[in-house]
Amino acid sequence: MALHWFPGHMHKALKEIKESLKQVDVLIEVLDARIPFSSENPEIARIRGDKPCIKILNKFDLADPELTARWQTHLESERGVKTITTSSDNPAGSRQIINLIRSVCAQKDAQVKSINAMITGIPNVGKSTLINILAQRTIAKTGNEPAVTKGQQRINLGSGIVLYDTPGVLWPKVENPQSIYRLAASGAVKNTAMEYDDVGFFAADYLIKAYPQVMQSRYQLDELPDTELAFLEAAAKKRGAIMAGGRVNLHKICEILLKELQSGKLGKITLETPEMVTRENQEVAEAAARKKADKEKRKQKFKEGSLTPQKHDRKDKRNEKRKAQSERMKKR
Ligand SMILES: Nc1nc2c(ncn2[C@@H]2O[C@H](COP(=O)(O)OP(=O)(O)O)[C@@H](O)[C@H]2O)c(=O)[nH]1
Ligand SMILES: [Mg+2]
Repeated sequence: MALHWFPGHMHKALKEIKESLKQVDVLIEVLDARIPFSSENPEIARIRGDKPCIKILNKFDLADPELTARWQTHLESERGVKTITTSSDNPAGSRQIINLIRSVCAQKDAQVKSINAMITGIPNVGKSTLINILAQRTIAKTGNEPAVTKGQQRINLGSGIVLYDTPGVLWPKVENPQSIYRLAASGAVKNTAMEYDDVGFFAADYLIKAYPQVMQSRYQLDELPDTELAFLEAAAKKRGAIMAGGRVNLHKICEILLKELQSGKLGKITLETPEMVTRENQEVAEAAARKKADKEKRKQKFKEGSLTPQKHDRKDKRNEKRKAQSERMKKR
């Protein structure tokens, strides 16, 4: 499954973020609470240095609160990182960010006039919505398309805090292949960018394991099947996703499932846990190490010449031919 990002755009955005960071006292990274790992751009952590960072777990209204609490503990184990949950249906709660900014920058607050904060995050995590809540007026356009902001927005939040909107669009950078599916399943990435049914199967597989009761009752199943295919077939029958001729319409039921997941109809659901991600990252690192070792081995073999027996054969044959020819010439 491929994602169609534009690496050049990401490079440019990162360069601009890095440049802006110099004037910033605190970095605010907006994440999707349903996928705190997959909605994070790992490059931000690499360029952040020791600048204080507030990680916002937004869309908390859609996420599993128990897992969100675990994610907060996990994220805060990193030095200089504080977390807070926000959601567009709780503007007063979201404004608590302002207090957190002030406490993170407590030292600076006493000395100088204003605190500069920069807000970053991949498209669709809810940055614009949040900026509007913090500014208490409509400043940023919200919606499903990432709009490229021309020039950097500076928003005075009052009480000595100035908020900078991210320059450019920070695309997700996916290093863990599972993250692509989670970004798609949550709706952070347009489904058209990938195989839609693959995403539906991925979501079904995760959901029947992580939220079995929810799935059984939502799709009114007497028994919960133990494979994603059997689940999708049973759910399709319940929802009338049937084609002419009576076969189940898997595409249709994938569409229903993803729509219900994304709109919160399945309830509060989180698509990854810190433990899962730690395990997966370890696997990704191990696979990368194996690949590197294999490459080294091949290189070594090539150097020793053992990879090219044919070449030796060909050389020997050529020499034999030449010898034979010169023998023939001599005889003439
Ligand atoms: N359920 C829910 N939806 C949200 C929340 N915040 C933003 N959204 C929706 O997510 C979509 C993307 O929001 P937007 O602010 O444009 O994201 P941006 O691309 O990061 O600026 C919009 O449809 C918003 O209405 C939230 O806290 N909860
Ligand atoms: Mg926006």
